[in-house]
This record gives sequence, structure tokens and C-alpha cells, in this order.
Amino acid sequence: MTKEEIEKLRKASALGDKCFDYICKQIKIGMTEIEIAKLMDTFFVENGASGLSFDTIVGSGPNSAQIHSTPTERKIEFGDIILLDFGCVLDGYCSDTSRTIFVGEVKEEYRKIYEIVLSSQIKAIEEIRPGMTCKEVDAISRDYIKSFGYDFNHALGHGVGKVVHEEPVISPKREDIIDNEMVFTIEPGIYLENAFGVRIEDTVLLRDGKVEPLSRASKEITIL
Ligand SMILES: [Mn+2]
Repeated sequence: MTKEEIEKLRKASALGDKCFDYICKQIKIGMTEIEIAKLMDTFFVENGASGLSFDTIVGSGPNSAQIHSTPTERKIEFGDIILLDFGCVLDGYCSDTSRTIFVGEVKEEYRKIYEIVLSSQIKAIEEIRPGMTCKEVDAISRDYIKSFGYDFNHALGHGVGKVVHEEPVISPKREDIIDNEMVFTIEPGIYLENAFGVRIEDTVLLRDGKVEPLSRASKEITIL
């Protein structure tokens, strides 16, 4: 990526951060997933985005266990977990961020899984270096998650640019080398079928040998 492209990606991610802050203030018990997704989509467009990187995901309660759920008429309840995966296109460049939040309280089982996913994501952010293969990068988060007896059925990440899913694909099957000036996502998750799921995703820049997150929305446990 060129400096100019990186700045555009940074701005797109920053708009994603603002959308997250906005929606956290808007979500109320009784709202549907579709209503929440529409509010996010409208926020993006009203704040300069030309469109969305992909269809916004709002998965609440058991719907959070689906990797890519489509928003439904399910109403938000007290004690819910909500998985949000959202991105906009700003000045021709995409953002892609996921956060998992809680309504009213955090059940102990949710907190436990959240902390494993978050630690696995931070571990990748801290340990990724240029010259690693995609497989090695993927393994940083995945091996950590596996050490608790879980796994996830998707790649750890993907490149982001003018299109939301670009090379490199950071999966256990890929031997491509990652390098400085690359922008990609780090998005580990744990999904417990028919129960709930957690994914935490940042779009990051690899520069000067280290990972710098472009998306900076809070990853502290967020209880609405
Ligand atoms: Mn993604």
C-alpha cells in the first residue's frame, strides 16, 4: 500500500470506530437486529461513506454463533450478547471491524470466551512480524484458542483495500509472506453452536516491523 492509500484506509477505519460508538448509544432492549443494522448503515452514509464494505452483521443471542449472520427481526433482550461486524467505503477504501458487546450484564460464560478471543487477538497484534507466512500468523491466535479447547472455522484475517477481501488470506493453508505496508484484518472468534459467539476484529497496518491497528474502537468489555 502507498502512503496515500494507507491514510485513506485509516480514515475509513476511524469512521468505523465512530459508528461503533454511535451504535452503542443507540441500542435499546426491544430493538431488532435489522433496526440496529439500518442505523449503522445510515450513520456511515450520513458521515461521508459512499457505501458499505459488506452487509452489516448484527447477530444477537444465539445468532451471534453464526459466523456471518444476516440481521433478523429478533429483538434485543436483557443479558444478550451482540456480535457486530461492520465496514464502510470512504474515499474508495474499505474498513472492516467486529466487536462483541453485552446488554445489561455479562454472563460468566460470555466473559470467559470474550477474554480468550481478545487475548488471542492482542497476541497476534503483538507478535506479527514481516517475513512470517500467513500460516504462521494465523497460528498465533489459533494455537492460543486451541489451548483452551476451542477453534474457529474461518481464516484469521484477510487483506483490506479498495475491496474488503483482498490478498493476503491469513489462513492455515497459505504460505504467502506478509510484509511491511500491508493492511489486513485480525479477526479470531469462538462460536458455540446454538448458544453464542464472539469475534473481535481490527484492520491493522504492518509498518516498521510492527502491527499498528487502524481501527481503534474499544475492546474493553462493553455493557450497554
Ligand atoms: Mn473481515
